[in-house]
Amino acid sequence: MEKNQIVELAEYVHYAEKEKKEITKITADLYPDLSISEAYLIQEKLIRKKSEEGCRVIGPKMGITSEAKMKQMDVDDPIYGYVFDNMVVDEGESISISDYIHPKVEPEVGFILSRDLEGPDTTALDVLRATDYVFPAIEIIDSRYENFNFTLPDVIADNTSAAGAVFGTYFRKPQELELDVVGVTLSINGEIQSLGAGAAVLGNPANSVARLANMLSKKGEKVRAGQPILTGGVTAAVRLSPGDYVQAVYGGLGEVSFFVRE
Ligand code: OOG
Ligand code: MG
Repeated sequence: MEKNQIVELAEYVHYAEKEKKEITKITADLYPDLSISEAYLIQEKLIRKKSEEGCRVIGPKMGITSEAKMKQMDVDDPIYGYVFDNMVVDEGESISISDYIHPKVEPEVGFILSRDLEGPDTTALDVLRATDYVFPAIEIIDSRYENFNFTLPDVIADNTSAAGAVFGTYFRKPQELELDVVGVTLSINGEIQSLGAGAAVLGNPANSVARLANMLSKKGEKVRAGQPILTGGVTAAVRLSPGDYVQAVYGGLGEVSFFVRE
């Protein structure tokens, strides 16, 4: 793939995000043979463009780490992307649906490390030893592609649909919990829409952080201490509508909520 094509495709996705207009996936006809490594180059370019515009990366996110998400999106390999400062929604606050294309939410387990982790051989045990805190979170995803329809390279190029993050303020040491059996319910206006347990995320959300460190090591990067890390949706994602009160409740790990307005 030529360098100018990478730039053009990054601009294509960036435009959709800025204008909140859905676009046809890259692999439909623009570039059917897009590979995973090319898709990460487009993502890097997109991240650089956003940074040049003054947005700041606050942390990495993993995606497609649970069976529920693999089935829902019909893709089957974990991927990573980045959450930016302007995507953060304060717990208990509201978002305007008009700031998104077709947003969905998914409950996730967040991590904050006390020291950097570098792959390629990081294990879940390394992660748990290096973890300062785990916390509850809700990710807002908003694929820039029509009907959330994409292949794995498409969604990587689109920064893994990252659009918002609500970080809970309930912090626990991972040793205080058995993360794999922490249950999670996701409710909208008091009705449970989806549920699961930490084990849905690659057996244990700590495995997701290890996987992230190992994937990042391929480009000489590491998972950094102090950054909030999203480990991937525990359950399938749920579409949002104006008037929704969204709440994720975790066994032993508190809860996190926000509102959706017009
Ligand atoms: C891709 C983003 C996946 C997760 O937690 O699995 C993701 C999508 O479903 O649009 O963030
Ligand atoms: Mg997610």
